[in-house]
Parts: sequence; C-alpha cells; structure tokens
Amino acid sequence: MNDTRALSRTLGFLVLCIGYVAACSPAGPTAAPAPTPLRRVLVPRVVPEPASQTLSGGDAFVLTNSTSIVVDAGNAEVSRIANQLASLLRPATAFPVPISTSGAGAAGAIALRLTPDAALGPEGYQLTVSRDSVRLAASAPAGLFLGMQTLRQLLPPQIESDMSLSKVSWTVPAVSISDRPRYSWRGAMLDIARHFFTVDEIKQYIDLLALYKLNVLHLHLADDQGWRIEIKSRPKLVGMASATQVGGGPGGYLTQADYTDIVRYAQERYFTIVPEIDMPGHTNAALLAYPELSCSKRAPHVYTGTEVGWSTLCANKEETYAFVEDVVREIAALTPGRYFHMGGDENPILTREEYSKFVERTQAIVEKHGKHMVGWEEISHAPLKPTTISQAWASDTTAAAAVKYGAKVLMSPSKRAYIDMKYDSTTELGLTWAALIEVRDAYDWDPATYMKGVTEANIVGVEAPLWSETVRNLAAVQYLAVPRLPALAEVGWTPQSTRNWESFRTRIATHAPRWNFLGINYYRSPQIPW
Ligand code: TNX
Repeated sequence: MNDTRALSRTLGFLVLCIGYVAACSPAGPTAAPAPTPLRRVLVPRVVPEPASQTLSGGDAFVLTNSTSIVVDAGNAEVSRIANQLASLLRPATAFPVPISTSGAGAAGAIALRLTPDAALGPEGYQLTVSRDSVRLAASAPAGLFLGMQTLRQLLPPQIESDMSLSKVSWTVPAVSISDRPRYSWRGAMLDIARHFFTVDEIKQYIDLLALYKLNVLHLHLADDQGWRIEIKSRPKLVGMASATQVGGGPGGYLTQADYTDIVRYAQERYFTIVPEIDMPGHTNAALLAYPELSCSKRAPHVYTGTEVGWSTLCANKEETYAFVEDVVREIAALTPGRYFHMGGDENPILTREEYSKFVERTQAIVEKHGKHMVGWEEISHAPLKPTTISQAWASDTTAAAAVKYGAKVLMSPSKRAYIDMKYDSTTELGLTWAALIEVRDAYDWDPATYMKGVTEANIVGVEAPLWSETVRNLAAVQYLAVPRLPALAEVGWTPQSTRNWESFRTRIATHAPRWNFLGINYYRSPQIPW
C-alpha cells in the first residue's frame, strides 16, 4: 500500500469517528447515548438493493475473537472464497478467523455452502443472519462471492480498515436476504488508450467494481492516441504506437503476461474481461506501426489530441484482414471470456458498404477464434449474428436494428451511463457532449423502456463506460465513478419494481465512510444526504 492510500484510510477513520460517535467510543456502540449514529448504523445500506430482504428484528450477529468460517470439505473454490472473506475480516478486527471444514452445525460461525437451488441462478445467493450464525448459500461459487459483498456491506464500514480497530462492535444485523441479479452483464469500461493505466490500477478498479457486484470489465485497449497490448506477431505495435497518450505523456502498454495477470485477478473475483480493439476507426496508433493498413498515402503522425472520427483502417485491402486475424487470434487465446469487442464506432470515412464489409469479415474472424463479437451500436449497419452484442450508446434506431438481427443489446446510453461526463457544470474533470450526469440521472432510468424497439428480453445488461480523455490517474477514475457507478450497478442488479431513488440516496450516503477507509476518492453530490 502506498503512503497516500494509507493516509487517506487513516483520515477515513478519523472522519468516521466524528460521524459515528457510538461506533468509536471506548465503551462501544451500545453504551453511548447517540441516537443519530446508531440509527444510521441500523438503516438498510446494501447497494445494490437486494431483490428481497427482511430485517428479522432479532439480535445481531457479533463477530468475535472466536468466529470462524466453515466450509464443506472438498471444494477448493469455496475454500478460496472463504480465504477471501477471512482476508477481508482479519485486518480491521485483528481476529484470527480460522477456516474449518466441518460438517457439524455452524453455531457462532459464518458458513459458506453450495446448495443446488435453481431459483437462485448462477449468481444468486441466500444470506441468513441471526445472533448465532451467518449462513451464506448459493448454487454456484459466483453467488457466494457476490453474497460475500452483501455481508461486507452489512458490517460496519470500519471493516475496510487495514489497521486494526479494537473499539468497534463488529455486528451484522439479523436479516434474511434472497438475491439474484436482473442482468447477467453488469459492466464497466475503462479506456486505457487515451491515458494508460497500470496493472495495479486496473486491479484496484476491479476491487471497487466487485464491491457493487459488477461482473464485467471491458478494457478499451486501442485508440488513436495509443495501442495498449502486446501482439507478438505484430511487434511494432508496442513501439512508437504505444508510447504516447492524450496530452503527450509517455503512454505504455500491457505485456501479454500483464494481461494474463489481470484476467486471473478478474477470474478470482468472478469477473469477465472483455478486450476491445477499436476498429476500423480510432486506429491512428495502429497505423503509426503499420502504415500500409491505411487507404491514404499520407504518413500517419503521433496524435495526442481528443478529436474522433478521422482515422481508419482500409476496408479494401487484404492486409487489413490479416492484421485483424493476428490481433484477434492472439487476444482470443489469452482471454477465457466469451467475448471480443471490435469497437466499430464513429467512422464517417469509410462508405457504408466498406464499413459493413469490415464488420462482417471481422465478425467471422472473431467467431472463428471461438468468441462472440461485441461492438458499439454502429455495427448494426452490417448484418449481425444473433450471438453478437451491440452496445447501445446513442440512438434507438440503431439499437433496434441490432434487435432485428436477433442480436442482444448492452445498454450504455451516453446521457445516463457515460461516467466520463461531468456531474454538473462546475465539475473539473470530464466531458459534456452527451449530458451533465448527476447521480440521480445515472440512477433513475429503466433499461427496458429507455430505447424504442429494445425490450427487456433483448437486453444482456448495463455497462458504464469511462473514456479517459480527461482522466489521468486512478483518483480521477474514482471521482467520476463514485457514486454514479454504484447507481448504475443498482440499475443492472435490482428488479426495477424494487428500485427507488429516495432509498438509494440514503443507502449510498452510508457508504462514504467505507470509501474513506478504502482510500476511494468520490464526488460529494448535493443530491445525497451525506
Ligand atoms: C465517444 S461513444 C466515443 C469515444 C470518446 C467518447 C468521449 C463512443 C462509442 N465513442 O471515442 O472517448 O465519446 O465521451
């Protein structure tokens, strides 16, 4: 942990002690006559809101020095999740939290169990907390991992501290939760092309997304300003093409080993990595390395500005498809997830026919390498396979065109889900071309009715893109993402009928102390009762 993160965690603790007198007082929360902090501790605070939950009203479970985690013997994956939970609980509590495999009852313990239950689906879970035990059950490991995030949020925010805090009462309210997501794709996109982000920064972003039960990280790996992933058969891509970024900084790229490391980290958190190589537009960096892929005779130049829609691969050259083949083959081989994103956005240079031909041939290459294609909504100008996913960002006509091919739609409407937009006119970071997006704008919309011709059955999920023209470091990423990303996470997870802005704004307010402990920079929206 670096010093600034440690410092911000310590500051988080101090802020918390001011806001939550009861939780920090030497006598613990029950002794101090502090009704406001106590009430705050007890209000529901889980984000995204579970599909169904009941506060039993009984005594809370209290984590103590003798609390253990119990798992069934013989399942290494469940044991790994138990270890993740123990690693979450140990630093702040300083309790040993041993893990045991014992068939016997789980009195006084946290039990993690796989039990087949079709109603829960692959990501659902059941969490039952009473004074005597915490029982977390799911039909698949992903459900246990997601349920663990709920348990985490039910604990006091101090649980996120990496210093031990001896005066906290580690209670979990007595609840019964049965939960599963609305959509199977709950994503965030990080643009590491406009500004480069390191492996460690990407992992820290995954950690934040995991807290809100997202399960897809889409990496935008190439654009005009930089190429960000090593392709062994195309070595020039990691020369000059990767050594630039917006504003002229040094750029950078992920080696294949780096990418594999991210994929593994993501898998351990039940995330799918969706790699995007934006083509045929947004390809100036690729053309710097391989100018023969251009239709134009002019030599490409390093580009560090932020204009879009001016570069393209040549759709009429066979060399272009040999290049696409090399890139897709190598990235597909490194990617266990089912998808390859080919970009496809903003290309006014190619004719409709040329563009369409490029998309169709790329789609065939992607399928040949065992993946399904994803592309920004413009791809529906070409005939799409039903296995292809169109990422809707602007127009209902284009989204509806994808539906006509039987393709599914991933909802990223720029006026709601583009977290690179400013919150209001005073926000320093961010862009404004789509909208100013306050937290309520990000929260208050229904994917199933947002676009004409796109209904619930056509939608795979919701994704929050974070383009990085103005975003230079992780603190900036966090500021734009929080609290809009938790808002969009709830759009993607919670049934529409259960969602409610008033409830969201009070629940998310209780997360600020947690973010302080985690060292997460966030926007103090005036819409939230902090
Ligand atoms: C549009 S929307 C883009 C990106 C920019 C972004 C900035 C879309 C598919 N493409 O190239 O980075 O706006 O908000």
